[in-house]
Amino acid sequence: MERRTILDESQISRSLTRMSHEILERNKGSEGIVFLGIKTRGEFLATRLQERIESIDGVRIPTGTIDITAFRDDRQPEGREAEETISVDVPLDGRHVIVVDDVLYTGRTIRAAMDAILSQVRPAKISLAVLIDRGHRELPIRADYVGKNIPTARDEKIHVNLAEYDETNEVTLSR
Ligand code: 3GP
Ligand code: 5GP
Ligand code: MG
Repeated sequence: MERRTILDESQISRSLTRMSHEILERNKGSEGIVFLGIKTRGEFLATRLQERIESIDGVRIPTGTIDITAFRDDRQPEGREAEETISVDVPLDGRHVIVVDDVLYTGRTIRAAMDAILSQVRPAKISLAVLIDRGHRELPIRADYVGKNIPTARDEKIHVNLAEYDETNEVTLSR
């Protein structure tokens, strides 16, 4: 199987550093922001953004996780309660929630994430940060912060490897 490297370790690192600066610049700091990383790899990306912003700005943005399996419109819910989907140790009401994911594709995962959030809390704002936007949206959803736009064919696959979970740090494309 042919695999083409889209981002190597240092390019992932630079993208996340740039996204961190964009988040701070557009929000005039980190006040009120909470990161929610979509499991699995979005969680590690959210933590990386948190660490970078702390080293730039000295502020540790509260960071939690969201598991949207039960909220996908194209998957069978497996009896999971909404309360189980979000794990964060600060209140989200009135905050600016930045959802973080690895790959943005149809947008259905993000719609599910917004459903999960809004069924439980009332944030002031929800934004989206993704490492890769591969196109092919099926819903009117876009990302506010993007590591890299990769135009793909539907039968191609993006492989996001993060050392916290995989062995390496790289993004590759295969078909
Ligand atoms: P992630 O949870 O780390 O994001 O969606 C479950 C996993 O399958 C994801 O891991 C993702 O990386 C991987 N995956 C690879 N290709 C696809 C795809 O086309 N659609 C979905 N939903 N997941 C994919
Ligand atoms: P969407 O719901 O936008 O179609 O897909 C987004 C989710 O599916 C992401 O969380 C991501 O994990 C997964 N996904 C979709 N396409 C790909 C892909 O090509 N590669 C990887 N790694 N994940 C994908
Ligand atoms: Mg994902």
